[in-house]
This record gives sequence, C-alpha cells and structure tokens, in this order.
Amino acid sequence: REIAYDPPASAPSLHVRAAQVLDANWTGSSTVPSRSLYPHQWSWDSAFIAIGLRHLSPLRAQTELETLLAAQWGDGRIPHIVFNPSVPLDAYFPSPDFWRSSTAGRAAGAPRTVQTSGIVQPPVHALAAWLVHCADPGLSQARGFLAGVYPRLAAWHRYLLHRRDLGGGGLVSVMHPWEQGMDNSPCWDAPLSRVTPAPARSFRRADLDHGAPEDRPTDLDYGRYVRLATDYRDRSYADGDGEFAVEDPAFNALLIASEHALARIAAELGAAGTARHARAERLTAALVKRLWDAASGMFLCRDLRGGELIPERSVSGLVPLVLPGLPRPVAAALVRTLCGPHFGLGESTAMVPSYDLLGEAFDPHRYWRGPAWFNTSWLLERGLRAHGERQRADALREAVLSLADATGFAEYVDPYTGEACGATGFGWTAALALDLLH
Ligand code: 9YW
Repeated sequence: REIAYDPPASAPSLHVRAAQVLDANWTGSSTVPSRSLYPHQWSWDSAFIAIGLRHLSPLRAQTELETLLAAQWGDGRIPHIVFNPSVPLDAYFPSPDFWRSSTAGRAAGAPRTVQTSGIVQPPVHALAAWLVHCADPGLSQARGFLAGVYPRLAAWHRYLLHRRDLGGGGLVSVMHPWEQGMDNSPCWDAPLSRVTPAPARSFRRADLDHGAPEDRPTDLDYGRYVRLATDYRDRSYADGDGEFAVEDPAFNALLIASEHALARIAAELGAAGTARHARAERLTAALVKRLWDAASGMFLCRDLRGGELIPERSVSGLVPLVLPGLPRPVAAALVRTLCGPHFGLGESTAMVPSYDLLGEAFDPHRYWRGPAWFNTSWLLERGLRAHGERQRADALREAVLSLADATGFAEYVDPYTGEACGATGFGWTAALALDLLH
C-alpha cells in the first residue's frame, strides 16, 4: 500500500497576495480602499494605489488616475470621493445625497454625470502620475497618458495655490479634517472644539457597521465633521469663510513633491519645467518659515482661525522629510525626532506612529491618534532614503513588508504590538507593500 504524501502547499508569496487584494478591490475602472468600509473611489488612496499597481499593470494604474481626474470640478478641485452609482446609498456615510455635488457644486463646476464629495484630499496625484509613467514609458506614450493628465493636474495645483491660500503666506489650507486625510488627529482637537456639532440624530454613521467603535472616531467628532461639511455645501462650496482653516505640513509637503513631479512631466512633454521647480522651492521655504518648530524638532500645524501653531506632534509634521530640497539641519532634526522618544522608530516602534507616543491624546488603537499607517510609513521610508539614512530606511521597509504580510494588509496597526486594526485587505497597504518589493 502506498503511503499518501501531500507536500504542504506553500503559501502564496507576499507579492501574489498583494496582487490578489488589488484585484479583489478593482471595480473595472478604479480601486476601492476597502470593500467593506470604503466602497467608492478615494482621492489620495487612488494615488497611492496607482503607485503600487504600476508594477502589476501599468494600464490599470493609468486608468485609476484617469478615472479620478475625470471627476475633477471646473474650478480644478479633485474631489475626495468619487461615488460608485451601483453601491447602495446607505453603504457609506456621507453619501451623494449629503454632498449633492451636481446641484450644490454647480457654481464651482462639479461634473454632471458623476456624483462626488465637495472637499479635497492631499495632492499626491502628480507624483503618482510621474511614477506610473516611468513604469512603462512606451505604453504611456502610446496612450498619450501624460499629455492627457497634465492639464488636469496643473489645474488642480492652481486651484490649491490660488483658492486655498487662506493664510496669505503661500501655503495651502485644509477646511475640513477629512481633507488632510488624518480624520481624528489630535491636531484638530483645538480648532474643532470651536465647531458646534450637528445633532447626533441628524445623520447615521455607516462606518460602525464594519469597524470597531474603539478603533474609529467618536460620535462627537462626527457631529463636527458633519457640521463643517454641511456649512461648506450650503455655501455652494465657495472657499474662504469656513470655521476650520489649518495649514498642514503633510498636505503642503505632498503638494511640493507633486509640483516637482509636474515639472518633470512638463519637461517630458517638451515644455520647460524650471518655473515649476522654482515654485516648489519657494513653497519649501514658505513651509519652513510658517510651520517649522525648532523646539519640537518637527513641523506643526497652523490654526488660521486661532492664529497659532498647534502644539501637538503628529506624523504629518515628519512627512516633509520626503522633500530632498529641505535644508540640511531641518532634515537632520526630523530624523532625530522620528527616532527619538516621541515616535520611537527603531526603538519602541517598527513602523511610524501617527501621533506622539508621549502625547496626552495618544491611543494605540484609535485611527489617527496613535496607530501606525502604511502610507505615512512609505513616505518616511522614501524620506529617510532621500536624506542618506539607508539603514533606517531599510529597517522601515522590512517592517512595512512584514506587518503588511502578518496582518493581511491591515488599514493600520498598533504601533507597539503590530496588531491589525480597522479593515483588512486594504488597498494602499497592498499597493505600497508591492511598491517596496520592487
Ligand atoms: C472615513 C479611505 C479613507 C482615507 C482617509 C481615512 C479614511 C474616511 O479612509 O477616511 O470614512 O473615515 O482617514 O485618509 O483616505 O481609505
């Protein structure tokens, strides 16, 4: 009698599993961040996702960005959500009937054929478009990819720089915590405390159907998010007058990185990129002038309505390390802060926490109040490398890959234990892990 011998089936590689997540989240023209929690297209998620997708399918990566840009408003804004009409209205809050883009956004040039939100997210798109192009210049050229996206990306940057310089100092302001992308960061606690929350009964959160309440923002936070968004909508999405206006270091640093990328795109298309590079340098100087805090060794947010720097240390204040043109002493101080007691990288943490480990509001599980996220760690990995910190960059890369692997591509993780929080099978986690494998 023969002894049956089944060799253990080897588990698929990290690369294969990341590709499976991106396939499962692909809708045919874009990628959802999470099938359960976020069933539409999100702006900065799509940019990060395209950066990973370019290694699997440059065509899909180009399509991802083109789909997002097709929903751009006439005034140049790229909406933070593009809604999928086949998803039921109650699957995500706030839904299209809250934003009412095609009516309330008419004066700002919202598209008629697709429903979107009316706020924005960090401008990672030109950087993504450049990286996607570089993955397959032949295909990009044949499809006219750069020629198609360039005018839209230029209009996007123009919108931010002209309509959103609310402080008059050359930097862009966010008008809602969702715009900055780190929804419940402790940086927003002071500016948000002035906002009267919308009554809890006036809306229904859909996120709690899928996410653990202790990992998510509170109901009080949501009441304030709803109030700010309602007021903006009721002003027909006209910029300027909101109760919340903050200059954020990560948002502005990503704009600068994207402006450099746009200069490269312009040069590739045969135009001069020098004026854009020069503008990016001026923005870098404004960032240092307005948001650098030497005593903290990092950048802080500026509350325009309160008029001051907000004394909270968030990962946002480290993200400018992605800029190779940062003054040397500033970059050196950022590395020290990243690896010091407030963020603990390489000591008590393997991936970068979203908020100060020693901060009063620190919570290792609650969303952007402590957990480590994959997109910000990816940015800091690039930043460390750009400033010659090769060993630290290598260690962070290893941590991102092993935590993406161990958690099933979690949305975010406990910065001390690496335990998975939020959704799994998360789009940018899979995409950015894939990018780091290449
Ligand atoms: C929400 C999609 C988005 C991210 C944001 C993140 C979260 C939406 O999910 O916001 O409903 O809370 O904070 O950065 O783009 O992944």
